[in-house]
Amino acid sequence: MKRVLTIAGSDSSAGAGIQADLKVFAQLGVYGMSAVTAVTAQNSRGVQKIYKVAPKIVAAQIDSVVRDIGADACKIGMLYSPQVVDLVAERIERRDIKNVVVDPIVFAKDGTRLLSARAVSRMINDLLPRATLVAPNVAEAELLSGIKVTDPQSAAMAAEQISKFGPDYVLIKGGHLDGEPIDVLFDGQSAREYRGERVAGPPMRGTGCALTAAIAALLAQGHSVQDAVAFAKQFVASAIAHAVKLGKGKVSFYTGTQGEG
Ligand code: PXL
Repeated sequence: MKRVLTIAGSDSSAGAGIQADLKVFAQLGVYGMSAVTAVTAQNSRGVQKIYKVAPKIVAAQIDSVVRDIGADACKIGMLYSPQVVDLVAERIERRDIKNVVVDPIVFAKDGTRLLSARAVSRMINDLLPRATLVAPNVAEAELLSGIKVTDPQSAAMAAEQISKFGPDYVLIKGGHLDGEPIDVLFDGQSAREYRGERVAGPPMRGTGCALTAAIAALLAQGHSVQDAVAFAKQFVASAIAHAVKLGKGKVSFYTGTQGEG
């Protein structure tokens, strides 16, 4: 069985973060493991509290699982502090982890900052050079590239700029663009567009986490980046179609088999 590690924050409501990643891994048939970087108290309405995990404990979690079980791929989500960005980059290198998918999470859905300003430059300098794929949304792509992203053309320019920081591939998620939600994948040479249908419905959370977790699982299983992105998009579209509204705020995607209501 293929093994996939998520290095990310805990979301008590399990709509995003490590809990969401682990659900996706299970659904896609890979063995999921986690290294928790921060504990958030949150629900469908927003983030109430954030507690940082000490960098040495984040490092210890990575070492424990990678030295014993190993990892065929790794998804990196909320890192929060510059120290954790540095140490994750160092461990990826030292443990020679392959198929590294970075979700450069800067803000939660409710606007809470999940990556400090100083951590952004560390991410650019230390982590992105070691990434197989980095998958920013529009706001994150603008922050990383300095280019305003309004359509697939400007997304391709931003992706090319971000690719100069060293990741093999850049995927800009177009879900927040006006009109058709087109994702742009840049492979270092050229850009390719992935079209998707916008699913009507109330505001959602966790879909970015689900997409990058699914891509990591598919890379672990030996798919090419292009195929992993295409399949992960279909997987997330289905998870959105089965979304559940359980709290009073945003709805969460659902990947399991439907219960009896
Ligand atoms: O969806 C971004 C995200 C990722 N990881 C954690 C989060 C959130 C959003 O709230 O809490 C832990």
